[in-house]
Amino acid sequence: PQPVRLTDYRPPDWLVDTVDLDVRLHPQATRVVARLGMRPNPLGRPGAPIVLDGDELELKSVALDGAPLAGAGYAATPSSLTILAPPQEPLVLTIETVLDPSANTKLMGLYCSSGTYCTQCEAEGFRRITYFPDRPDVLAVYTTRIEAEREEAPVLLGNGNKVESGDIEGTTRHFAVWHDPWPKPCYLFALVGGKLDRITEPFVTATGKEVELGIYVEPGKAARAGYAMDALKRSMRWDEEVFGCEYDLDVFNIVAVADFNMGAMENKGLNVFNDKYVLASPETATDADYANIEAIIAHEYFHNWTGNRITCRDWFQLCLKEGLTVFRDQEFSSDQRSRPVKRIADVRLLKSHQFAEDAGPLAHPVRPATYREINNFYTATVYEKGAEVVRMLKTLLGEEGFRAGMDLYFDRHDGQAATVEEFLTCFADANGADLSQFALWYAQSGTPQVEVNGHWDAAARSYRLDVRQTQVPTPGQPDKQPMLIPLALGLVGADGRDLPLVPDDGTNAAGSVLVVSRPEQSFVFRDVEARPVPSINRGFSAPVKLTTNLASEDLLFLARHDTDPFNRFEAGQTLALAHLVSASGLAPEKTLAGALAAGGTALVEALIEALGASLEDETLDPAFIAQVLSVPSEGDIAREIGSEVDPDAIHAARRSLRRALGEALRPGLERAYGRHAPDGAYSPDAVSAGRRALRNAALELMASTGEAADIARALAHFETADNMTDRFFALSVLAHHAPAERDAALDAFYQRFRDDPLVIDKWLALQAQIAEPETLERVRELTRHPAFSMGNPNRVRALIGNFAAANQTQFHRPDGAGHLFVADAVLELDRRNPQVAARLLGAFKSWRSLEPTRRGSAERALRRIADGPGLSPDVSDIVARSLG
Ligand code: HT7
Ligand code: ZN
Repeated sequence: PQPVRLTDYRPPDWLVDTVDLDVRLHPQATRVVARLGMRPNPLGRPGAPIVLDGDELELKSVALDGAPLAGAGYAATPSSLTILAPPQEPLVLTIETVLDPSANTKLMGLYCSSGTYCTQCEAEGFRRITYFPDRPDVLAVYTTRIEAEREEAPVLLGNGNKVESGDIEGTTRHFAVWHDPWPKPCYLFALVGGKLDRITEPFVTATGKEVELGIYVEPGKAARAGYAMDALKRSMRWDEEVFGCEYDLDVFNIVAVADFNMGAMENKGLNVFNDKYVLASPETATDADYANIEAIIAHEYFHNWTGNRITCRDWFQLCLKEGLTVFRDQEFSSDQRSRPVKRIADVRLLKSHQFAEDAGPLAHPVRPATYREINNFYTATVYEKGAEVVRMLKTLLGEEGFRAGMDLYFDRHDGQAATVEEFLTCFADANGADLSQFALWYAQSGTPQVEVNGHWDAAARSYRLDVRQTQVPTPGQPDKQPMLIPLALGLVGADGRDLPLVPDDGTNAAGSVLVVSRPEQSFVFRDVEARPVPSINRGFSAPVKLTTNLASEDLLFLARHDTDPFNRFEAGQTLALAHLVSASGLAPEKTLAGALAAGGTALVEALIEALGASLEDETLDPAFIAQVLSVPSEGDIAREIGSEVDPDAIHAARRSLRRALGEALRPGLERAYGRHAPDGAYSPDAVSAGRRALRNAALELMASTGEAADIARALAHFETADNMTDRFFALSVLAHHAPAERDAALDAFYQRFRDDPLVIDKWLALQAQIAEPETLERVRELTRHPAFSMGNPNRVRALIGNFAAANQTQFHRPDGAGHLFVADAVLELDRRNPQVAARLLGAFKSWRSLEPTRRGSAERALRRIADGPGLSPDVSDIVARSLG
């Protein structure tokens, strides 16, 4: 397909005010009659024909104002319908199409998931249901009549409020009519029909309106929906309290389905979820699952205002709803849990996914300027970096300034399809701020590099920070402009306390935030009696790659004393990363890794000692300590090395650091393990989860020594666990560190949970991650296991996705067999579900940074895909950009 360009935007020629849908559900022949109330757009081209999008559609009939339209009056293909010479006035277009939901393996449009009819319309799925101007700036009021066999689909759900329902006399069928009074783009349309169980709860909004909340799940699973319901109620209250956003319909429904391309979908009043992000019980879900459910329930609910009430003008503006809504869900989770621990987790995710994306061939701006396949732009850059950009706005404008901007945005653009410029203008207007340079964050791709060198002038009693920013070239963007970068700062005194920051005149600082705007800039602070240690980019205030002239002693000091928890964590990670880079055999001079290599084992011992001090510090949150003790990932190390990457060397270095930690910190780890033993029934709350996180981190570090007693402890932990967090963590320790015990434990786990697909996903994922040469054969065999299915995205992601994305040594095997296996899986999957295939292919995104043998094999695998017959636009777009 031809690329779509942001600069080519023009308003639609025809508008749709109302959509009346009549959907008669049938597994192979669903009949859809759409009555579209249309009118020419005064902003469109006068006299334009009506051009509607379609995708694999079978047209039955077309009528204009009730009169059947003869063949000469229109031109139809499966992918478009053109009404050739429509009267230039309001009209009603009636279109009849027939669909086969049971054959819809793409899971876009109307499909059947384990016997349940459901829809997925974002980004361009509505056109697989009926012909329509499938673009987000066409807003209409929808009324949907759904009819089905009562036996087959006793539950019929649509957007908005239910206005009518009943049996169809003399038949075995029934119907329901749903009306959504809020104009919306078609990507927010949804319907569901099936045999589903339900839990309900009432909710009273801030202004006293009653809302009925419902969560629908597969029969027999209602008991597992309670946590999601609780998270929903907390999200609704939080959005009222923090953003002044109140719910606006009589009902809010969530449906959990087993076959789903992504996490969830924010359809108006009818969110559809991957059941992985709804269903939880202590026996089947881990603490991480609970936290994800809470975050995703919140995210989809928050879209009701940021996405639904105010939507996007076009798909280039995707970050307008996604980045902002991720920011909002991050804030929600921070308020519900531990803010520092949440920030650490979010930044870890940002670095591992988004920084990696920004450093490779798939790099693109937060607001892309062009795309071939929009489904490929639901990326870490649009979501996670998009959220960071909103966070920086808040850092720059302050709490009140940010809220004023949001209030103005809701006020000014409610009911509209907006742009990033309009969003930023609200913040500029509400604060009298100039955000023109800040706007570059939306347009320039790549992670900015920021070098900060600090100098204390004893004679002048001043401290100067010299800051240099560099924008690296990325695909299509060889030259870039300097950005506006907010760097939160502390100067830490010898006693561990922050010194007062007294900027010298002319220093551009907003409180404790340095606002960097030029390629090179200095900031000077007065009255600094003794040499402080600067703590830079506190809270990760800007998503940049920071280098400093801090000595390893300074980082050790920050790892023990920084009052900013994020930077206390980050100091330890920076040192650990430098050590791991040097231990992987790459330690260029003048880098921290080089210094560490030169410093020999003493520095590593000092690092371990500093981490040990945190482990013993009972004033610290156990969840925070668990983060402090976790060694940077193989991906982090590979990114830091940057080129000629050897995943085996990285794996070995990381393993030996963990073993060293396990040996050196054993007494403290044993104490932590004992101190955080369960003291009652399982509860998923953040404090209890934090205690489990630390206890399990201790279990793993000790087991990484391979000592028999530690393996025996892990085995006992596995056998006696009364919840999935502990059971699965112990299983994972055994799988990675105890080859002799592994298979029996995996088998016991399988036998216990064989009827629970979501738990079996954990079992598949774990086996795919084992870093040993036999894993590829194991994964191959598992693709033939009855528990596995290429048709279910969760199964594919669990097994093949984890092999490709979370097993660097085996995916990048030097013999190329890992690359070849994934390439063939992508080709097979592409025939069935292009969206999921394209995502899997994303695992090759860092292939150019590999050492030559592996790089060669990755390239051969990519070329094999590129040469595949009949590639989807999704896969051909990713493969072309990856090779480009
Ligand atoms: N807005 C949604 C993104 C989405 C999606 C969801 C399910 C299947 C296909 C999809 N394509 C795009 C989810 C969200 O970000 O909230
Ligand atoms: Zn979203």
